[in-house]
Amino acid sequence: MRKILDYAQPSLQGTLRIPGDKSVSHRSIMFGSIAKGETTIEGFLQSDDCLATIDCFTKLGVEILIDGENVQVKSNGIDAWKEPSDILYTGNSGTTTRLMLGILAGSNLTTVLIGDESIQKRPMKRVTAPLKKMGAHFIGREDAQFTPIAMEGKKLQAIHYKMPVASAQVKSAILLAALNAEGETILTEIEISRDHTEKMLRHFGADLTVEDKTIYLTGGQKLTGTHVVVPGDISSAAFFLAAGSIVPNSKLVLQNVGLNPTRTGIVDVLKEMGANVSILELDNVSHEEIGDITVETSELKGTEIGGDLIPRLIDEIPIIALLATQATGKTIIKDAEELKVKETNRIDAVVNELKKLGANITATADGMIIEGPTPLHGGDIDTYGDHRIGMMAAIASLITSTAVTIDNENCIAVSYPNFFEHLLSVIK
Ligand code: SPQ
Repeated sequence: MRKILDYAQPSLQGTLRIPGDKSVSHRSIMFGSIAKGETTIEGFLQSDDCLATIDCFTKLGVEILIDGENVQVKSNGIDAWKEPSDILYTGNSGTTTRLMLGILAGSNLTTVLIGDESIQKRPMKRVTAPLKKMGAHFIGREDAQFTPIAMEGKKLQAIHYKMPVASAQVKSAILLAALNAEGETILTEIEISRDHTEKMLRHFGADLTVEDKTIYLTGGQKLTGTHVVVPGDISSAAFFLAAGSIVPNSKLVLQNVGLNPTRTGIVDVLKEMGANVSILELDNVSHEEIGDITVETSELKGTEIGGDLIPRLIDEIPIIALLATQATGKTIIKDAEELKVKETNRIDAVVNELKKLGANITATADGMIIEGPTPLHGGDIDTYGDHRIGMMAAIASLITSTAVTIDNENCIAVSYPNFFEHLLSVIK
């Protein structure tokens, strides 16, 4: 059933506590399951994607107890996992799928991974190819490019690998395999991607060296259970940072936002566009930076986004495109081909759907060009089952002259289950 979004000329006022970071929540369950002992997690994101990760580890025999945002993981380490009698279902989650491939490749188990329709189209060879070089054994369509993928765990060897794409999922899959491999793995990125895995490895007691774009990790290290505090997800906060900037007479305070510098590209872009954003109270939890962010309505100007900024805001590009429709001048987004292999092709999805609302936006081979400012009108938006397209459309509806409808509000639960509750609480 379509959801109708019709908010008559709202302003946004209030304070929101941003829910847990999806990337960190996934990793807290994975690391807690690999580690020996008890791990307690605070601020866990109970979203569909993160619950898929929990489901996989439960099938592997790890004891996981969920009490709202508090989760307890009890494990005797990776060698104590049991061979699952069922397939491991990773839902809509690329992070679960790719990181599980890295973790299970070096286990002593035979497993089969499958995800939903979107996951079945997302490329896995970027992970399975380097893992095969380490000695992993996979069977899957097109030489283990697509799920379902079956794995027979093997003793792995370290690898020296230069990554062809800037991807935290590829980096993390290799690092997690390297943890259980023989020898020192040396991994070089083409651009620095989010570094939650490196930070969490240290948090669970592993020793690794990071020199600019190169990471050195020696295999055979054992992790020990610990306490993890999950910061709020800046990728979720981004929707309210954008809304607070473009909805007239707005002022929002976003609390508990993860401010890991590999994720804060959205704040840099907002400032560059002239937005009124400021960061208050920087703190550190479980090796991750957090803080509160305030945002107020402001006049925006177009900007150019590319190069090493792209991995620092890759998931924020749909909402940045909406911002750009309200900015004066041209916004060019380039070097973002990776958008084509997300939950959907996000270049096509963003361009097609914002055009329906009257935006002046053109797709390019590696991004998009937006001319603004353009008044937007209502329309029927297809989310393509992609949470970030759904939330972009919901924020757009705050400034459209007539109602916006979205075909699938449920997809938003992948990363922000209480998104609409939060949105309604700040509409005045
Ligand atoms: O987990 P999934 O489905 O890949 O989710 C997305 C998202 O929009 O939430 C991407 F579609 O985030 C990825 C992100 O784009 C999460 C992630 C991580 O936790 O390591 C890294 C990024 O992907 P990649 O391919 O650049 O490594």
